[in-house]
Amino acid sequence: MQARVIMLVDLDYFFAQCEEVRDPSLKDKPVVICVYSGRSQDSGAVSTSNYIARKYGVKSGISISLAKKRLKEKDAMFLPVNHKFYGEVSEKIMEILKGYADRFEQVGIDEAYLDVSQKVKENFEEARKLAQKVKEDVKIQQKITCSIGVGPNKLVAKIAADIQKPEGLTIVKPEQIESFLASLPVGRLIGVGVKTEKKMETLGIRTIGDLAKCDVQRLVEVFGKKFGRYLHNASIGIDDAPVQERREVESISRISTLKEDTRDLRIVLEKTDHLCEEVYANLVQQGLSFRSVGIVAVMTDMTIRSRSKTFENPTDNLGLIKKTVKELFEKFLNESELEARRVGIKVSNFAKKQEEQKQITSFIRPTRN
Ligand code: TTP
Ligand code: MG
Repeated sequence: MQARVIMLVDLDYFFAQCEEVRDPSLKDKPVVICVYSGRSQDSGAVSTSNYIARKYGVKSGISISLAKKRLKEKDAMFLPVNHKFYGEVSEKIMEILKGYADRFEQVGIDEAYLDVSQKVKENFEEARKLAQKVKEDVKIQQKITCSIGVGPNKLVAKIAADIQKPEGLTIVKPEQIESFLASLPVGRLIGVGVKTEKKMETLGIRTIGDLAKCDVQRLVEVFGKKFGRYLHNASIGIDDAPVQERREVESISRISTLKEDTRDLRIVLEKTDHLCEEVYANLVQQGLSFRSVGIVAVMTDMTIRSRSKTFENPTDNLGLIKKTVKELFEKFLNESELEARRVGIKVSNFAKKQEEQKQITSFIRPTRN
């Protein structure tokens, strides 16, 4: 395999920094972004905070009431999360980052891997210059700072980016992997949470260096074949996972089991109307128009049947989804001699709606220990 140069870009205190960009007067105060649960005035958790607030121990995951206690009389600003706004900023930054990569993979609202191997001709000094350019460009265009890790694979790049924050730039060349990882706590490895850390401690393993010295067979015995091998490879900085371009969604579908097996159109439509609404909500969220509507039915003999209809022009009309589903099921049930057990609907053949293209309304991130 050819040598790779991988960059991980992680935007600094992202949600809080977005708020600072919008209102620069926040920059010299503690800023706390809150997810209010709504149960009582201060119930809920801290989503993130700026680095001033972090100095007082206010960080992701702690309760809002504890954050308020820690920041009492510190002129702190508590703001509710605004995913739509952060999504818009994120999307603009991701577009900038894409321009610097041979291959690009966004992994969260504020994180992306860039395979820059060809761009820098496999040279880590060139990669340093490129990373500096990336930082400057994002700062100039969107006023947001980020931390970058550069390494020969995703695993090393990710750990490197976490080492120095905010505004960090950490380069780990292939020959530096061992010394770079050796002294770090095992918890820095993806997949090693508090539970695994505790288990490792009983084996006398605290650092990644300790883990690297541990016999792979022993790790397989304790942690199972798959995880044991992963831990062994990770401890010596081996990771072959490619930077993968995310494929666009090709279809959105929902399927559900009927209360009773039936050939009755009315009962089927009661169910599918609801599914249509769910699919429609998803379409709106992603700013997509569709050209095809399909139905699927699992029959009492467990065979799966499907039908679909394609329109000439893209549309985003809920009424049209429901109407087409009705027509397709009507015809299908008339022709079918069996009853249906499960029914589903699917829309596909997407076109992006220009005006909604810049909208991300939700994201999922893995929790970190
Ligand atoms: P992170 O990149 O983990 O955190 P961060 O960008 O706030 O801070 P850092 O400078 O350390 O990178 O997460 C990105 C965003 O995801 C963060 O701004 C808010 C959100 N988030 C949560 O809502 N809950 C969480 O527990 C975490 C970790 C993040
Ligand atoms: Mg971040």
